[in-house]
Amino acid sequence: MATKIIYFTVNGRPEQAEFPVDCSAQDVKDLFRSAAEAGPHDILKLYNPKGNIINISLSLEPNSPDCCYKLEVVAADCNSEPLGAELAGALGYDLSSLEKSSLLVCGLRLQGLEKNILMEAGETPAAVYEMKKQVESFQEKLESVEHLSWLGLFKDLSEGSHKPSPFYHKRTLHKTRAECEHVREKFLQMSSLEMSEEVRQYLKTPTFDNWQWEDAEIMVLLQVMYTDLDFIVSFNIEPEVLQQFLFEVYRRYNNIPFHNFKHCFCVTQMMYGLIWLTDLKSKMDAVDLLVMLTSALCHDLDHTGYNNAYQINARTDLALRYNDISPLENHHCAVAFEILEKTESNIFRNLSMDQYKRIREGIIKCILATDMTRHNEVLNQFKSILPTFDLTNKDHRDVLMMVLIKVSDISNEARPMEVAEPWLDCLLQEFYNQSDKEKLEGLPITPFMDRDKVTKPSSQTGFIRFVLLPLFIELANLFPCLEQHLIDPVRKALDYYTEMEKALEREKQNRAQSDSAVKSPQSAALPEAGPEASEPEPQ
Ligand code: BYE
Ligand code: ZN
Repeated sequence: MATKIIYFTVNGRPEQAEFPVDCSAQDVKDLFRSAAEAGPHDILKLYNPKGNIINISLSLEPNSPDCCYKLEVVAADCNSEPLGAELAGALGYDLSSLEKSSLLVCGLRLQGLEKNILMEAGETPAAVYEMKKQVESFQEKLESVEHLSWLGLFKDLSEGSHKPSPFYHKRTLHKTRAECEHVREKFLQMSSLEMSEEVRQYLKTPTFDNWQWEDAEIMVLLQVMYTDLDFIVSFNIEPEVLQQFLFEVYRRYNNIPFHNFKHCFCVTQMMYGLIWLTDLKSKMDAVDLLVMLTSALCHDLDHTGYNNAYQINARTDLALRYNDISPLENHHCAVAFEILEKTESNIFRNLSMDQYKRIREGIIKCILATDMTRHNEVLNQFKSILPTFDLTNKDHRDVLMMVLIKVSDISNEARPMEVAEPWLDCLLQEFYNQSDKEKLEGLPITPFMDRDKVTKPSSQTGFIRFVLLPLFIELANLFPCLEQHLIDPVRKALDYYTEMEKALEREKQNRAQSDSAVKSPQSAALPEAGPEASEPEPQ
């Protein structure tokens, strides 16, 4: 598409705007308004290099950086702004008509108003409370970068991708009340809609693309999983209780790059897919299936982005509470039962004492098995029972459930490349954050998290060869159909990262050669010293 680039300064700061030649005049005005960080009632003035005021329109003459226009903002009087009506109208999804600065002013004014009324009446009136909630919600929307996309130049908002945001640091670790309420309302609105048969089937396959769905939709998909496994009927789960449970789970996944609500969904969805692919629905007790799905859903609750090694080395509250024994996994599990202790979100509230006991024992076993330091222990247990595997044997079933949650937990590479690769970026981001913190706090640096040592392909080839494939191959021994659904895509991923590693290596050698050619032409023909440092040890 043909675009026009305009160079200008605002408050002495050089900026450049790009817009398609066929966009609307309003779009151009909005773009300059954004660049100036101006409120909706502020006046913008654009000057040409001669100092004349010119119109902000589509017909702006393209210029060059050394012949800039100058943009000026004249602040409008905030007090003359109508508050309620405009705010309410804008609260839908139209973000462009309200700006952050005026919103903050609204918030402050509302706070003052609330104080006055509180002093007179003794409690917050419903209308003020409602307005406050809306202001908070909108502020949250503006602060979460997803919604700042209107600042980006002409991003197509209609495209349905919810790829990871690199701006996690801009958000609070714990979800804010406004953030939760917004998603909850959307979820409740959508949850009464019927899901198409096409989506219901797609949801049962490992090819499912999580990035196409926003959080409220993901909650509906989780609800579909509980429904289609017949849990609602078998365990007499009231729809409102399931919704409240899912909401509490959503609420207690934090805003971190990897171990977030979308990861929880992927793990649960893979577990769901495995249950259907292996036909475990007809081979296992519904209580066990309920344990498996619910464990997957809860297995990383309240993860803060720093692993057990960090918890232990930094002597965090969690490590102290759990005596350095799987502090994170113990915590995830404890939070799960905190949610289940509340009657309104206890999906097990209509179960018998005996059923509840079995479920609690099962969930604890499954979630604790996700600690990767126990990887070999669990895998070896599984290998030892495989020759005589028997689903009527409780010990065998327990080990199988632990293997299934482990497989689901680390199964990103079994998904299509476009789905899997962003997940690796998220994981490395979280790992790098941890090693940065370790450096800052003078703690031992976890080797495979060091951004100076780990690259995408080097970490992933080692991980796939030595962790993923050995585990998946054992499971496929028991369920041969998984060869095609899990192992084939993982082998493809291994080829992909092996190629990437080679390409990186070649590039490095080329760079080294051309460097030395510049420094001393004679040594340029010498081969590189030796192979690179060994692969990072996966957890
Ligand atoms: C693991 C442990 C904790 C958290 F650096 C996440 F090479 C993981 F070790 N997962 N989950 C999926 C993974 C993956 N670790 C790795 N690759 C994955 O696909 C390897 C790591 C990037 C590193 Cl195992
Ligand atoms: Zn996990």
